[in-house]
Amino acid sequence: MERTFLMVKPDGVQRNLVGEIVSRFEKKGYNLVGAKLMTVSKDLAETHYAEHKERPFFGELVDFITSGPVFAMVWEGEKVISTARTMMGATNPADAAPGTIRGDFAAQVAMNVIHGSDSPESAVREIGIFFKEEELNTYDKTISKWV
Ligand code: RTP
Ligand code: MG
Repeated sequence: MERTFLMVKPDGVQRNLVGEIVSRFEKKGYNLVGAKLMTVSKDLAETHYAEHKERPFFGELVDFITSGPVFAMVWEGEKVISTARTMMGATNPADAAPGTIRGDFAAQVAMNVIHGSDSPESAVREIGIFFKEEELNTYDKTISKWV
């Protein structure tokens, strides 16, 4: 079973979108295995976005992601890494389809509401830098017994 790292960015927390975003992944049928509201340090932001350190927007990206609390999450499910990216929509909200999170709630690339791991390697790396093993919960949903 795959796991991915998702994060409601500071704009999403400020705009009260945490519940809406959690709800979409819950309704899809994925299992939430870890979650916390946290403020990202400069060090953590630079590690998380290390692949972009030569890009012109790196400084702004780090300033933005450390500007207020984020809601960090780990979700589990079949093909959750690529499907979560589809549910998020294109990086630039101007290109994101309606029905996706960025398509529905974001208007500019610098404030695009949500982050999601882009590959199995990124997911392992990002889960490891944001969460301790004891913060993650593996469990089965028992709902199928009741419906
Ligand atoms: P993320 O890592 O946040 O999930 O986004 P992503 O994979 O869809 O996009 P990525 O290429 O990894 O870019 C990381 C974040 O950098 C910001 N960005 N700004 N000003 C710009 O041209 C620009 N390009 C990218 C975005 O907020 C993007 O989510
Ligand atoms: Mg990315």
